[in-house]
Amino acid sequence: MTENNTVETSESSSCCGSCGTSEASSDQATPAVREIFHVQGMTCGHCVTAVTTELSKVDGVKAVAVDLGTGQVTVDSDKQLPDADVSAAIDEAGYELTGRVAV
Ligand SMILES: [Cu+2]
Repeated sequence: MTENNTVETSESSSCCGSCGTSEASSDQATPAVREIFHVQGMTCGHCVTAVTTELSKVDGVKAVAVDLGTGQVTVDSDKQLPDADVSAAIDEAGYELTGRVAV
């Protein structure tokens, strides 16, 4: 039998495989920076919402996760956040930034 010489149609068959795909890898990149802050005064879900809302407005912030039990607020952002911005946002929400947890 003739071995089949079909190594795919090496004409410009499908455009999906090889053309212009050099940029498709870094779209959903994970946030570059994750920082954990200590916030004092949060006691309930409303507090969590307030802090989350304010922090989300800070330039560069991608995600905010509050742990009510420990008072730790995890912030994912695409750049390093100035303490002043974080402090101002938490202050705006009505609470106090008491520290930054090393990650
Ligand atoms: Cu509350």
